[in-house]
Amino acid sequence: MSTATVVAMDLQAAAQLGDRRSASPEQIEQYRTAGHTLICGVLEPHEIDVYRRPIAAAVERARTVAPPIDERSTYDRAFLQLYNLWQTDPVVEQFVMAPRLSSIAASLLGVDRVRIYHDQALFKEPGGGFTPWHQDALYWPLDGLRCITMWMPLIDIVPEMGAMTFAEGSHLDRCLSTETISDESEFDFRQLVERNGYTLSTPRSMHAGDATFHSGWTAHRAGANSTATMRSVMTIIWFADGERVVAPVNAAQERDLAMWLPGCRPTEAAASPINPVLPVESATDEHR
Ligand SMILES: O=C(O)CCC(=O)C(=O)O
Repeated sequence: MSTATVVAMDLQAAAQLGDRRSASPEQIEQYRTAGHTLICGVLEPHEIDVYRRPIAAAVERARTVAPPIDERSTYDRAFLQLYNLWQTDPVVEQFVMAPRLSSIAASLLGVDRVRIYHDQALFKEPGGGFTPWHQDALYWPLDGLRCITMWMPLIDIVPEMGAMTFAEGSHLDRCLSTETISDESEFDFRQLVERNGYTLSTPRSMHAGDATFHSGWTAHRAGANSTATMRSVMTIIWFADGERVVAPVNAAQERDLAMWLPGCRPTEAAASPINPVLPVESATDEHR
């Protein structure tokens, strides 16, 4: 076997992300009170190197031809948004199903296990617009406080590429506006942030493999990308295992129910075949 092959195999093995981790007590406390937390070095540089290209290639395969940025809506200017790439590529699947990532998410939610809701790549193009203020849980037929999103840059990013801003503690006030991501939600939330006196928090520059985790009701936005580099970010959304479907209250939740919890009905367990439970039980768990 050539040295290059051995190195490649080692890299792949090193990047299984099969270990389990917990967020620190400080990070768990920040997540609970502020609705978000930043965890540095979730993936080491050599680990994120394994996943960057397969995720970007899956995005390239899945994206459709879009009009020039200045001819798009505010929403479509914000990012290329490609869902459930785990179903299209085994390496991306390994990333999305990684015990390391799901165990961190579970520790922040304060539960033993989570289920995948869906993944989404959010690639903000050079010259891409801002992501308007919104709350994710407005789209979800689930209890938003039991849902969590990981937002991980695949490259080192500076704020000018479109950093996230979170309204601290806004998750505790649950649904603040019925406006989905748009100029209207941006307008609504700007007033709400002012009126409710939320402190705004923008994580500093992030390295590839660092990640923020935010709660389903945490209000957030992201800036425009004024650089010449694509802001490549991968996100994963999980919910606590055992959750039941909440009856949709808007068209977005109806759509999400059909897409991400196929076959599940209100009050039933949120547990379709595309919502595997994670981290998977190991022999050690069974005998604990
Ligand atoms: O990446 C962005 O611009 C926005 C991300 C976002 O809204 C989310 O992950 O919930």
